[in-house]
Amino acid sequence: TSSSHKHCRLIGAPIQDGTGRRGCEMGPSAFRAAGIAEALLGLGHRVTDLGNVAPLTVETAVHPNPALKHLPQVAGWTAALAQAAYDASADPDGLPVFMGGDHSMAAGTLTGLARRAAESDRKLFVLWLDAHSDFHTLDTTESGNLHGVPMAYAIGKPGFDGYFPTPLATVNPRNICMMGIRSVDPAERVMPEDSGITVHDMRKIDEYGIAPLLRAFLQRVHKANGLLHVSLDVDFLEPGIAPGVGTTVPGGATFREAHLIMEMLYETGLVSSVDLAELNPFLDERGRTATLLVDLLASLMGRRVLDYPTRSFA
Ligand code: 5AB
Ligand code: MN
Ligand code: MN
Ligand code: MN
Repeated sequence: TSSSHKHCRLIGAPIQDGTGRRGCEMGPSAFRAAGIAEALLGLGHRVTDLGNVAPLTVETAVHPNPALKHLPQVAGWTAALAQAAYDASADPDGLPVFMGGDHSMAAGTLTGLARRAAESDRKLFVLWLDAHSDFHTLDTTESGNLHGVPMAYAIGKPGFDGYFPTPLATVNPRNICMMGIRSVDPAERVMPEDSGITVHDMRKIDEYGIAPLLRAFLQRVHKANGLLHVSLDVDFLEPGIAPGVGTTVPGGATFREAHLIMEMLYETGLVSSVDLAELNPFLDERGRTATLLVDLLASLMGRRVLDYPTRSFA
């Protein structure tokens, strides 16, 4: 083993209360069945499966938006996952992998990791790979599906107080880069850019390609000696290659675009934690989406066809 080998901690987050379709609670099981631990072990990493997180029971006020679904449940998951993410990120040579679970899981993981980063005097950067910006507040969401709010919560937008747990730390929006965006509701539309988040929608990716856009962000992470969390929503991918998700949007990242991101991330050695969100095994076809996600994680953790020198930012 060399220093590029990590202690990977697998943490199941079987939450589906944040989405309108049932099935995401089977996500962690599907990742295990698809061989997530074996893939990492095969690359020389150490792997500990910490099992699944259980939600806490939290008291939440009744919110005036009648559309909101499962608010107390999602608040309870957020509290539990924030603690789990904080705990699992204590080891600087470790790599927690949070296996969702719908994307409301990121309300917990992002704030728990932000707390860890703040206590370690490091900056937390987030690469958000998603068709959606998930930038609704509790007041603006019309679907009421809370997997549409985690980004707004994690940067500390107002309106969550008394309904979601008060975050012990938040993510600086200037340290967030979104890629793959192609479905943003009117109420979410201008807000991500206004808050300082870098947004590379599919339009930009089509014009410039993944590599220069990602490289510029990774250079910033490197210069800041930052921690880098990757939050991968299955619907980032083109639906044809990843059918196992409830919120497909045409025009997503291709197989090679997604792998290129993972390969570039590995070469920089900057990634410190990962969310795998929104896999819905009930909608999948013979496990192919779960398998693709495991293969993408393997690329992120060093699997390649030919060896390339590790990228240097010096
Ligand atoms: B996902 C939508 N904006 O609020 C809403 O999959 C979709 O975690 C949210 O990115 C999608 O319901 C949330 C229409
Ligand atoms: Mn999402
Ligand atoms: Mn999405
Ligand atoms: Mn989704």
